[in-house]
Amino acid sequence: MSQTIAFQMPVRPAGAAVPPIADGDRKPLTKKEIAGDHPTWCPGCGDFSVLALYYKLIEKRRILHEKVTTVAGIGCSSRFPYFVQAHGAHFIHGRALPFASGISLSRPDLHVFAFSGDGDAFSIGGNHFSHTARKNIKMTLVVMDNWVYGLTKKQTSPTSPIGFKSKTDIWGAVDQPINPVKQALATGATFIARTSSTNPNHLLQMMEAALDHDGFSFIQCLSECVEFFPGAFDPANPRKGGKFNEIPKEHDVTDEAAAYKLASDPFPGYFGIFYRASRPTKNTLEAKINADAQAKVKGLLPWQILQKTFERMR
Ligand SMILES: Cc1ncc(C[n+]2csc(CCOP(=O)(O)OP(=O)(O)O)c2C)c(N)n1
Ligand code: SF4
Ligand SMILES: [Mg+2]
Repeated sequence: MSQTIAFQMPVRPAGAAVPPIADGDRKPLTKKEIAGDHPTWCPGCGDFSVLALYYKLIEKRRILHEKVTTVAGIGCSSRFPYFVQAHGAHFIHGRALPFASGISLSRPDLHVFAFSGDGDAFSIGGNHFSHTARKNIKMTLVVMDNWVYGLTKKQTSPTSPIGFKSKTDIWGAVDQPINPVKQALATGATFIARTSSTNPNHLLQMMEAALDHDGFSFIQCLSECVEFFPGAFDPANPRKGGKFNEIPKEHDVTDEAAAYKLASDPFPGYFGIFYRASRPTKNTLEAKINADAQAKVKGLLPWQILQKTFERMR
């Protein structure tokens, strides 16, 4: 007789943090165990550092293989999930967030990370960025912002500065670039930080704080495209004669207007946590609806649930 197992959605109490490691007997993952395919990025690409710090985060916070999922759209940066030995998806251009939202809402026991490029997140995926932020769906989005479309070999992106010469703006970009921190604030993100791939300690700190946030956490990470926009972030890199200005300690991270003002400082501006607010997540707000719906179909197989739905619709 064949055995059938009904799918039961794990239920985590609303607002409760994802447990880092469920089984005390299991050793934390090593970098070797988390590393997937060998990265195919150009030597010197800033994205290497983001990947290395993600491995470190998983190792340091003792996150289990089956408790983390890595989602991305399309772009050089979006190749990310291939390089992580855990569940994840390399999805459609600009659509990482809807995919990640589905995972987050249906599997509250997972840490959901999305990695995007500036084109992926703010151009083709710009609408999803706004809606995921306003809905406060629990996940972390890291945008590896290189101010250019890297994969498709140098087109102007929504964050490219005015004057940037590319294949789409051969005389230099004329359009006002977006400010990702201000955009995130305006659309209702509850955790907003900026960092740089050239400052690994800071990047790890920001990733840890985002991981601990119960809601939509957004990190803008400057990550140089050495091939199509070399030197873009030198003014933010002390090793290249620039300045890495951390957000002043006295900044009140719950003050939205103060965060907006700080984010308006011209490049290289400030780095750190601009804003952190506590607002119920969609996950929490819908937890009871989901639990009630699940209770009604308890013990049924997926096809039986579908059958019931069809019958109800007759
Ligand atoms: C629907 C669709 N439109 C356009 C493309 C072509 N395309 C692939 S990646 C990309 C932009 C990548 O830029 P970005 O998101 O900044 O990532 P990067 O490569 O710079 O890391 C574009 C336009 C596509 N794959 N799918
Ligand atoms: S093209 Fe640019 S973004 Fe893409 S891998 Fe090379 S350096 Fe990195
Ligand atoms: Mg880019």
